[in-house]
Amino acid sequence: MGVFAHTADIHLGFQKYEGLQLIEQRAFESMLDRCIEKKVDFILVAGDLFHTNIPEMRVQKYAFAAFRRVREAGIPVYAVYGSHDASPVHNSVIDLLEAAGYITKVSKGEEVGGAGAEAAAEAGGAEAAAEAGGAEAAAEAGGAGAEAGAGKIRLSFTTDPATGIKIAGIPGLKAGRDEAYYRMLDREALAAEPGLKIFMFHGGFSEIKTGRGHEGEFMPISMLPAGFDYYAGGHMHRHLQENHEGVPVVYPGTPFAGYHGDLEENAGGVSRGFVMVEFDGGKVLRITRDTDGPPVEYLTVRVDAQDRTAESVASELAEKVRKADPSDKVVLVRVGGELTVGRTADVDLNGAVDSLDSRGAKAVSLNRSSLTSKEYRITASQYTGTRREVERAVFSENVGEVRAARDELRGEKGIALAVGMLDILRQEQPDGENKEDYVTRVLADAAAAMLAAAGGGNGTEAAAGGGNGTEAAAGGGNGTEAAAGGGNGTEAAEE
Ligand SMILES: [Mn+2]
Repeated sequence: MGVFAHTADIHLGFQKYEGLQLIEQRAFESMLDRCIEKKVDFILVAGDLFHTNIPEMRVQKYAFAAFRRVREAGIPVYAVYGSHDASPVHNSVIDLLEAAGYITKVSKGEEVGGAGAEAAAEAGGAEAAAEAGGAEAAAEAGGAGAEAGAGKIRLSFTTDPATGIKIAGIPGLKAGRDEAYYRMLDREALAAEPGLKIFMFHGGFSEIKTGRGHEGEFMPISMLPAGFDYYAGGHMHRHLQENHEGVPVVYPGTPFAGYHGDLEENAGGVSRGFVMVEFDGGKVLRITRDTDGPPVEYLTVRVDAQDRTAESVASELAEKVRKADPSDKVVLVRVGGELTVGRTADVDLNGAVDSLDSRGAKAVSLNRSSLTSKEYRITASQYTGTRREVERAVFSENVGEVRAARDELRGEKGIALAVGMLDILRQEQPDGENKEDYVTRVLADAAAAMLAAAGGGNGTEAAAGGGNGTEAAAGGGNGTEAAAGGGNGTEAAEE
């Protein structure tokens, strides 16, 4: 008898607070350690191993170290891209892990027959074409090929050498692309393949309820190719298990948290982990969950601010924080709703975090964006006139809310700077300028305008301005990527 592990949606690099980053890392490392301890035959990672295709170095370091331990234990790891760590040109850390020999991507396939095959080579761009054998490249063209009505996608199996188990996989695709791609699959070839077979994928099916209410985006489960012995899913962050024609379709769920709502679910008692799958004689025998990750204790400090004054919300928050025992707990501070009187800044969220931190909280997670105020909300001006006049009116009506220490950000000076910044930031990219030069120039202009507003400044300030420019440039890069990738509008709904 043998056993393999199946995990997904690990989202390494998602957490922003140090305490939570540590838990994210430990949950991942301990999962792999348990796989080594239990001498599993191999590990499946069904997408979203990382939260972004190129996570920060801190994350890459511990991920490489952990996968090296797995490699040294002689355990192969098979993976597909998820929706988060995908890169159409194979610029993902997953590809580095593959190049290092720690991971094997099983999303291999080729498009055969008809004009669709050419489209596959075209659509993925030069790099993708070079690797047109990869299902990612074919996936990029999936929609186009399906429309052309020609060609099929023939997935190739990766055979685990020790067990002889065969794995075929499909990466996470952009929302709406899945169905066209699945329709192109050469199903007969998949079904005809002999042996114990696993189909690994990253996506949802409308019949599998997530409890998060976005099932409508998914395709019917009948789109899964038939004839497999196990369907290894990713994308759903909760552990879910269904049967499709008598065969298990399994989502292991996230081992810790990879989505804002996951921590709340953890605090509410949802357990996390991965699954172990026992097999023998060419059959899957038993599926069990492993939820033995490092235990985490949660505490939620919640204040409903809806239709209340900032003063009463602030005092309730302070009282709840004072009475809380945060030691060694992950504390979720959740203050949400719309204040009737007072401003959001009057509710001292940072003070609450500091107090909990100083009294030994393992980590404090704060969601700042759900607190708004009726009274001080930035409103559309009633003023009518030219665009410039309306903009000035909006700034004039709202500048009083700016709680900045620096004089140049307040009052008339603040208004003038804001209007000037708008002009700089909405410059369009001229035809003859490449994106990098354009972004650099706009940021330099913006930094210069801020320095000028600050009265020229000295060397230190200029350096600080340069630093901010760099950060802003990084942000600009993401914006560019998002735009190039057709926007991340779907990401909010995605797991
Ligand atoms: Mn995910």
